[in-house]
Amino acid sequence: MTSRTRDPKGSQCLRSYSWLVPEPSVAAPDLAACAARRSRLSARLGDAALLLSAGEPPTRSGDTRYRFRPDSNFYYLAGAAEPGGVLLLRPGRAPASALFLPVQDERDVLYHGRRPSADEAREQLGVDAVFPIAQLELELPRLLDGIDEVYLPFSTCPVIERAAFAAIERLRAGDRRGEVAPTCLRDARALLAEDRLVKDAAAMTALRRAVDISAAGHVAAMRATRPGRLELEIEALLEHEFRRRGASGPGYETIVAAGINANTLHYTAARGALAAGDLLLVDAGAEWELFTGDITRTFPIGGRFTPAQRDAYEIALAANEAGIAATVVGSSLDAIHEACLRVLCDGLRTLGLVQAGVDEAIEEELYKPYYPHKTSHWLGADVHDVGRYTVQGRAQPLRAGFVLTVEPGLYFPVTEEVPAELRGVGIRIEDDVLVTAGAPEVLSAGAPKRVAELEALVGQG
Ligand SMILES: [Mn+2]
Repeated sequence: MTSRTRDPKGSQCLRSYSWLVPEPSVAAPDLAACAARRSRLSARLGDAALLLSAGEPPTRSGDTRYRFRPDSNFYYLAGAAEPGGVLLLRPGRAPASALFLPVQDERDVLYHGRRPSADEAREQLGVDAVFPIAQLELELPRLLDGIDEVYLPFSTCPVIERAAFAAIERLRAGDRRGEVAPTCLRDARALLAEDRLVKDAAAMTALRRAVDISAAGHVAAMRATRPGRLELEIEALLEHEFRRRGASGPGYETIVAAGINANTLHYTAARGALAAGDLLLVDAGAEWELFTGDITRTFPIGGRFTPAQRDAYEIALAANEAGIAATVVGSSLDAIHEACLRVLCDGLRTLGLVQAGVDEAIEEELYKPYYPHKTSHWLGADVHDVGRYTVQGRAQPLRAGFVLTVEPGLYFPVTEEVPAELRGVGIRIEDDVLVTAGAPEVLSAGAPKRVAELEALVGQG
């Protein structure tokens, strides 16, 4: 059932996005895509080997753990979501790919359920060999013998580091038997980052789904917003909508910030109540197949912007649109930021908060009290996704297949210079944008952002 059919009033603006809202289903890894990624990476590895780890669920408190979420790089290549696994790629050798997985005892099966056996894992995941993880230190010397260069994630995975250094020592000691130890360790994260920055077809399928569900969550939050509700309630409703549609949950901590709370950029406490006359800022994204959306919308709790709020909102919205227009091949995150700044500085002048012209306001950073953050980050399996921001001393030029956020805002401190109606108001409008060979594609268009659309939706659920 879509939002539109659930809404007997069927307001006009709903029609424009309801087709985007995905039907509920459960995510499953695209194992063919993982295999294709492994062969793509293998071609780049040449004679080198690569080690990655799924990781372990972190401790929550005492002997309880957080829900497990595999390492993005590991899952990107292996498609396996069980904790404790290690992936080895060594192209051109046999086996060319190997997974080390925990072996379950009866007690583990009783508490956590049965996981795929070694044979099932090898068959399902399409790797050449599966070993028990307990044999990692035993097998690794043999598997790295004669390989000079090994990629592993620096300083984030003690299991792999320990095993790799132990293997190197074993092979060095075996010199007289003809064994040859690796001499060069490289950071696997940099290699994976380059690959993940340009989204492949499977990554885009997952990311589109994540962003569509994120948009559906924002619409649900807008409809549920009314004076007297709690920030916590809106957060729960939004995340309910994510999970109801098959998302694993939010891809990062949800921000629901009413009124002045929006001036705290990463406000996640959700301890406030929604008051008529205030704005509500919601920054939230759903995770689907480990890819996450990242959308921010700001709307009036009582359903109507005040004239001063609307003026400020329209400035932020114009900046958002200018930033999106600059999201083209050859542009850069710096250029997008600059495009937003020009609109924001011009707007701050019309509000009487900045006296200087746009160039001087940018040069002197006169916007900083009202816009203290940057405009964009890469988006993908990590909300602040991997990929270099600077290449050879300059902002990385955008290429088709990059996905990034455009998230300008305006935040008004409680000071004398700020008109009384705007004191404590915080606005941010964030979209997820795909760089294409042509016009930028706004993946998050399913979340309404025009004043009329917001005013028609808020409180209607
Ligand atoms: Mn963001």
